[in-house]
Amino acid sequence: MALAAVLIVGFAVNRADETSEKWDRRPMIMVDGQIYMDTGKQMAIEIDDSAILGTITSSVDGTEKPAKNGESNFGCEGAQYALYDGGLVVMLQNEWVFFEGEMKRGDKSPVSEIDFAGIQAKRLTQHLLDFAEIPRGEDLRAQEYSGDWDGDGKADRAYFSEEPTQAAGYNYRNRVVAELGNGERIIADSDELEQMSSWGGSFLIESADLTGDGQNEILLLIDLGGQGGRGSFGLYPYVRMGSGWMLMDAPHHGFPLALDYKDGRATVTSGDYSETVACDALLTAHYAASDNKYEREQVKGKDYHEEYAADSICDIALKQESGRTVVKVSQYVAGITGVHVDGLGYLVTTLSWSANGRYSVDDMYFVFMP
Ligand SMILES: [Ca+2]
Repeated sequence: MALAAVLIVGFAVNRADETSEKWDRRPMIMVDGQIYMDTGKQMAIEIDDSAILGTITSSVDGTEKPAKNGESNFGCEGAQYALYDGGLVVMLQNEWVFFEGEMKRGDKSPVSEIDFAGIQAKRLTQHLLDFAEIPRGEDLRAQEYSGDWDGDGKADRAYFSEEPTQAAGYNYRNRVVAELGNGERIIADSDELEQMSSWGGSFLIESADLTGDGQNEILLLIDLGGQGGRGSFGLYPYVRMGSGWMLMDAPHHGFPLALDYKDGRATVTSGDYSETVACDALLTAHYAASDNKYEREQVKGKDYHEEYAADSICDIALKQESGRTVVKVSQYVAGITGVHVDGLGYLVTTLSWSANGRYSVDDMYFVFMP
């Protein structure tokens, strides 16, 4: 430890001698609780006055990190900034200079405890807002609904039903049926969709124009009968084709998420998305609050790897973003004790659909549940 400290000090002194005109730290600025770092890239863009978020109002020494909104570690008080392309642009010497967010998709570098807590607190607030309205909570999922999902002013209804089946080992195959007021029907059949007869019975139904053609698509979120966590649901969006309805492209069960726990940090990975999502202090608080026998001490000092840490989808939320409707899907992530009840948080993925009915992943992030 002593050796490491000496090396770091020696490095800092040498660097300062050689480049006395430069910052000891990368130039950065804090905006809305997040740190944005200088990339040096000048952007040939126009930013409308109405998009200006604010100006640098204070600064700390170049050896420090900003700790307040509007604070930099490179002076330049009065310089304007605006959000741009997932980061920030700052007006420096009459040029917009791009600053990137400290945590980016695919960025596996460790983050400080304070920054991590700030980002997670913001995400948790947003998560609770996003999922407050739709769905209406686990207990309010039902076997029957009425509404006007295609938006033609005629009453529609949707219900869960069991139908006799000849399939070996099962007496019933389960269906969710949406009967639209114009005579059209959507039938989601457990045998056809999941090769099984045992659906849980409850479901959610929502509608929105996902593809941007002015017509509603209809989304079914059907209980797959999973135990534990927040339950296990499959997402089945349907699109009208002529006078029939067709199942659309979708990640029906969400996305696999790997969880690695090492040295007090939990890293979640799904495809090209990866984040180191938890530090020791937050995990300690999490296990202190969990009030069960699977306490922090049981995982302390242990390494843990789970290739499939996320359940299937448990919630959906419809959101308006940039004039179109996107769907946020939430997946329960079991914690590092390896016991299912020990929820660490949620993987939230934002999905959008193109005019040809293909889905894409707009965003993916982890929400830590304290
Ligand atoms: Ca209708």
